[in-house]
Amino acid sequence: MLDWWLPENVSTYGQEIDWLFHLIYYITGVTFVLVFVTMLAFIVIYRDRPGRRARYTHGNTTLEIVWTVVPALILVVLTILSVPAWSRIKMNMPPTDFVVQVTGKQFNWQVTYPGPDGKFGTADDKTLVDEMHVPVNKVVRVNLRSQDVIHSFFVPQFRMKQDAVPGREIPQWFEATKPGRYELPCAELCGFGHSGMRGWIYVHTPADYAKWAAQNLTAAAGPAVAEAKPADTPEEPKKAEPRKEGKAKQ
Ligand SMILES: [Cu+2]
Repeated sequence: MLDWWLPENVSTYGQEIDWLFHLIYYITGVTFVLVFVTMLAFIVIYRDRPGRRARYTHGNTTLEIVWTVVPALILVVLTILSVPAWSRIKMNMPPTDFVVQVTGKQFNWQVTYPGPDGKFGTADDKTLVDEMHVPVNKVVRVNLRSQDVIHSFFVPQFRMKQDAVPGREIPQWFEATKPGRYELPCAELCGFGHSGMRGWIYVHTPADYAKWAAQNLTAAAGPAVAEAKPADTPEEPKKAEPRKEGKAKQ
């Protein structure tokens, strides 16, 4: 019912996330309406009228227990209902077709492919800036890192979001079901250039991906440039300076 509102889902696990989202949305929506209707009704029913005296009340223990226990139960049930999605998406890594390393830094996503030898950290690695290319219908593992502060790898159409934390490599995965170009914004306020920190994920058909890889990932393609494009640098780098000095003193 809310499909017009959410971005298109092109992820194999998007349905599970959307289902929980809708469930929580409707529970909070119904609660909101009930609370406001009751409040408005009470405002009218108990308004000041000539001859009516205010009454001191001690409250109602039964009511208080009910409105504490019911929300608590709802939270417990929501937790139980979200366990299968959480365990499938976050705790288990399905057999991976494909691995890329993504490093967040102020203010870019660096996307590294292992190159023809299939190993990271070797001379033939290829690093792209703010651009990731993957084939459709393949399980892609993203080993997520950060070079400086906390960033958040967010792909709304994949229903995927994960913080990149300095000092950790966090494996995540997705399987895109439709070719296209999808936005990859940083969803963590990470500094002055945060709003400009975004990349694009290109999901290709197998043939298109093979073509792209042949042109860009083979030894013949030459080393990819890992430097940030000028357009991606924040507009006010000077203003950021005093902050950095302050941080260095810590
Ligand atoms: Cu960021």
